[in-house]
Amino acid sequence: MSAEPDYSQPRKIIHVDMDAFFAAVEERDFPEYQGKPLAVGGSPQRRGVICTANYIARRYGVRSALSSYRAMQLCPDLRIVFPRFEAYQSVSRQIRAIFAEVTDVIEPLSLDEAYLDVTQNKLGRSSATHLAQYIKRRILEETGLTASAGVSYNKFLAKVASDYQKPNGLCVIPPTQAVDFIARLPIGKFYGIGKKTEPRLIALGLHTGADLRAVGFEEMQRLFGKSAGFYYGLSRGIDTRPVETTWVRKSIGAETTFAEDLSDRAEMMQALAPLAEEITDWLTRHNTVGHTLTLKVKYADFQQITRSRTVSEPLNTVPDMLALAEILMTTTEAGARQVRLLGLSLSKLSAMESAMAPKLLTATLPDYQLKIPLALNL
Ligand code: TTP
Ligand code: MG
Repeated sequence: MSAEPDYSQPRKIIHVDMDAFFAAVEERDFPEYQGKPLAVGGSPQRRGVICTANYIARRYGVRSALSSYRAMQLCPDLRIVFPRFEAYQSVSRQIRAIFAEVTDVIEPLSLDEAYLDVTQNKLGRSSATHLAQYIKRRILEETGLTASAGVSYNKFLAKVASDYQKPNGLCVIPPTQAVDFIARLPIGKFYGIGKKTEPRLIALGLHTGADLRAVGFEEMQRLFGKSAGFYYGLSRGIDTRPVETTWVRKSIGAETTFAEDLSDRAEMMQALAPLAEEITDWLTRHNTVGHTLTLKVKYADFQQITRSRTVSEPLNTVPDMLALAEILMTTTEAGARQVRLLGLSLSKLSAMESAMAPKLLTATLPDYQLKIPLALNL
């Protein structure tokens, strides 16, 4: 489920991303690291990798996902410290609380990054630029750390903007500049175009947003399949994806502990029926299906095991789930051993129809949503 954007007016979106996040937290907490090349990651002796590096170390080419061994070769003075996830999580909670001062329409992408839809906001301010300044100032006050913010009228441009003037940047892409900005954008900066797709597009002569825009819709379909409409829109400054506030559930489950331990397989199967019903009720209400069923068995001595099976057909009916549960049950010692608890859970959830692909531009969207809102003040 997603927060349906209010299509009655153009949107104001902010993307916030902390600068050199893990490394900045380490520098804050250990001032002796400041002013020198620093990375957070695993040990070079133990085949560790770099999580991130401060901006000084980046000048030497030290980057996320590089092996720590290679990082030390590039920058022999580099200090690599182990991550302290609790410290990063604590900062993450602080910045999310600051976002919540501004709006409830927040989509966190990771510990240090989020989209905010500030079209309507709690501070009653119309300037998204001022709100972005406010957020950056509050983050610095509360955490002692800098963030970069991007402001625009859709998610794609807001994210590109936050990346544009890092660190401690604030970049606004107003609608009037969007087309030029996108035209110059390297193809690898486009949403969803990663390390695999980028070289493929470059090999076809598509280096920038301008090249992408010049591709006709049919060619787009050959390149991007179902997502052709999405990229056709992006290259023209149009991205209707809403800021998704709802947390997406990864699994749905139910379990029951028996008043007295069970030793009869048939009774156990009967006990699973209401659990399967509870799950299918939820699936129906959320228009969702699952692909992996997990059976949990806790024996009388409290030892607990799980058995899973993934199927290619969607699972969303009680008989199907029970049939699979019965197969799973045969791989346990239930019956031979007494059972005090049984649980079922379904994961690999997906929408009933494939709603996962980025939305195509459709004629059902109001006209102005398919145009750049040129009169918008950010
Ligand atoms: P990023 O926002 O990608 O990077 P960053 O905040 O370190 O630097 P900047 O935004 O200024 O370019 O990731 C946020 C944190 O996530 C980063 O500090 C460490 C962690 N991370 C990893 O552990 N592994 C990775 O491969 C990446 C990309 C990030
Ligand atoms: Mg960051």
